[in-house]
Amino acid sequence: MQSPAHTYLLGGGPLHLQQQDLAAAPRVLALHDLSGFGRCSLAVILPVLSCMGAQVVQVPTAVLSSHTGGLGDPVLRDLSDMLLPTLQHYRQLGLDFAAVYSGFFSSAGQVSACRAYCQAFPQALKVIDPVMGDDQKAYRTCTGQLMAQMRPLIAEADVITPNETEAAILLGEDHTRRRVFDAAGARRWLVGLAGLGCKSVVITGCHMPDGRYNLVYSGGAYSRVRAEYLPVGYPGTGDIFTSALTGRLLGGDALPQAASFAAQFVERAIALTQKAGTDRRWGVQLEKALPWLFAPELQQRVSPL
Ligand code: PXL
Repeated sequence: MQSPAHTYLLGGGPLHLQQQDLAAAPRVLALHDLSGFGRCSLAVILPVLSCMGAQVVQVPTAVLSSHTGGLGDPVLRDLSDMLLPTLQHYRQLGLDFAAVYSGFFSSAGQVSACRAYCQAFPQALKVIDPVMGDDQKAYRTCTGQLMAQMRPLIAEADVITPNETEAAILLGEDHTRRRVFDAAGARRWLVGLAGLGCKSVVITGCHMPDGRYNLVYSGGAYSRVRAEYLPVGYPGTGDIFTSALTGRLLGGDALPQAASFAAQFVERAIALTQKAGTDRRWGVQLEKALPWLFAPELQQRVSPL
């Protein structure tokens, strides 16, 4: 995954911080919500990408008291009216960005504002996480209109990172049904999503007969990355995954290697959380997992699909 964004880095990847000392930190413009409690969205994107050597410029799409995953009725303030004026301000400042990374939207109109961000920074790596649901359910904020707007946004993307539920929504498949993918089915979904106009695709957390995988399509090639998440699902792990993936792509990793790194980081965070035994709705113990980013112990997880 090469883009002019990489000229920000002096090679060696985002974890070789000393090598980067001479270069400015790459900027990642993150359009996502800010949820106070529950460790998701900007609350995890900021620490993960900062530890990987990138500056996160946060454009909150909404402020919530917590995520929407089982903590009662969060207070939500939609910030749609800030999005285009914020873009105008950044253009006046002459800022450029190594990446534009989008996630949770609280209204359909925000999706088209995000397209304006993508078009305003053509050199940036566009990472679109089409946050719409999980575990065979659409989030309550995900209206039919929002689902419909998501497809044209994906046409702007270099990389998209849907989970199985979101991939099904985008493909017009039944998202309430969990599947076990064979290689042909996995390839069909990857190609179907690429057909929406993005360059590369990662579908996270898919079951195959021999385990759980992230499915990857990039540069015309298919691969899969073992993702042995423990059986408890924690909110925010998709956001942690896409943040770590983005950090590695900016360091020059190819997409399967970036996905492998991100999967191992998420697994580490989940394992530490299971040890701590905290409520799943509180999210993962990210604070304990962050040091791994500075000294990762990596396994080879990528295989052809
Ligand atoms: O992690 C995805 C996410 C982001 N933002 C909000 C959410 C969720 C998942 O529940 O509720 C507000």
